[in-house]
Amino acid sequence: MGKSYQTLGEFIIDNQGDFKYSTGELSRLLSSIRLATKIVNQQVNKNGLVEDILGDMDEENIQGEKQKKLDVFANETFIKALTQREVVCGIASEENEFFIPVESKHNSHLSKYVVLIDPLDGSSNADVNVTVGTIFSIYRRVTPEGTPVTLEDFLQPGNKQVAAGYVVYGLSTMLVYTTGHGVNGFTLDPALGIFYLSHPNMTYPKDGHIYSVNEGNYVHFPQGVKDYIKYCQKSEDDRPYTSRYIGSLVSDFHRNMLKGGIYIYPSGTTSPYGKLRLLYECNPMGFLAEQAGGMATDGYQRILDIDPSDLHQRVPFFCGSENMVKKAHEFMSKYPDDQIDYDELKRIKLSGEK
Ligand code: P6P
Repeated sequence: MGKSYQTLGEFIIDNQGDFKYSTGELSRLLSSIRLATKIVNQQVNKNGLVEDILGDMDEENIQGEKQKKLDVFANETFIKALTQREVVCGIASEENEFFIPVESKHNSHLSKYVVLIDPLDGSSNADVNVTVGTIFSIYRRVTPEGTPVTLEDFLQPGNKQVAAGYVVYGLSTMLVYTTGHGVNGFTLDPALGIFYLSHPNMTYPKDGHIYSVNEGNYVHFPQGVKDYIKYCQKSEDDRPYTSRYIGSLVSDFHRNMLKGGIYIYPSGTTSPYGKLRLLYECNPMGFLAEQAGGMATDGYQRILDIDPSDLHQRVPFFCGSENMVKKAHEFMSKYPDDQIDYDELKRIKLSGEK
């Protein structure tokens, strides 16, 4: 009889006591995400075969990106799983311009949680059979329970997250999450449809030799990023670096957490705040990174301390092994004018200025 692994369901129940508000609601929420993950996984694995899932739709999502049918399927699947079980009072998704309030069908009290999700991150990779992922972030609502959820419930800094995780639909499908008590990874046994604890207490190595950045944008990078990339490329025997960039945040993050490395999506002249979304990409991945002993910043300040001003706000993202992020900061700190003033951004947003 081989080693018996704890299932995700057992792990959620066994550890729900970790959570001081534990009424089982967060456990049911995580179980809904587990269910949706299995359904999406099934379609991702058939992506090349199922005509009605493959390829572009003639619609665009609110990011102005052509929606891949798998994007839409994944978005609908997670929204349905979270809504039907009434485990949340609201959902925000990369695929939807506005947040989705969840009404209680039975006038029972509405859940106290909101979820923000990137249902299929890296979806442009789906049609070329490259790994994609799902990212989720969970908060307690800040407005009174039983009242309709508001934007304020979603625009919380990342340091208020109660849980966060990602799914990587790779050679195997893994769900990795934290509730603030470390990071644990579960691998799906597709024959049984059960996630087993395969990577307990995942930790980011303090150092690494992998840097992940789209160097095709090099000419648009801030000087500090250019200087850091040149530092990585300078061949000093004791420090050979390698560049690895999959074009899927979840995959690059996952590999760097296992081997040590840094992922950078910086600001650029074509995208002044970078490409990644604060609320449903950088905050959840930043929470996971810190819980695994890594670091997540915008090149200058902790990601989780940024006060959000917009549901789909973009921020520069530096994430991974602590000593590598700190080294990148040494170069960025020489250019203080490149630092973003989020308070000013919020003031402009609130004043309605363009
Ligand atoms: P680029 C996917 O669209 C994503 O949000 C991340 O998963 C990925 O790391 C990045 O964008 C890729 O962007 O501009 O390098 O193609």
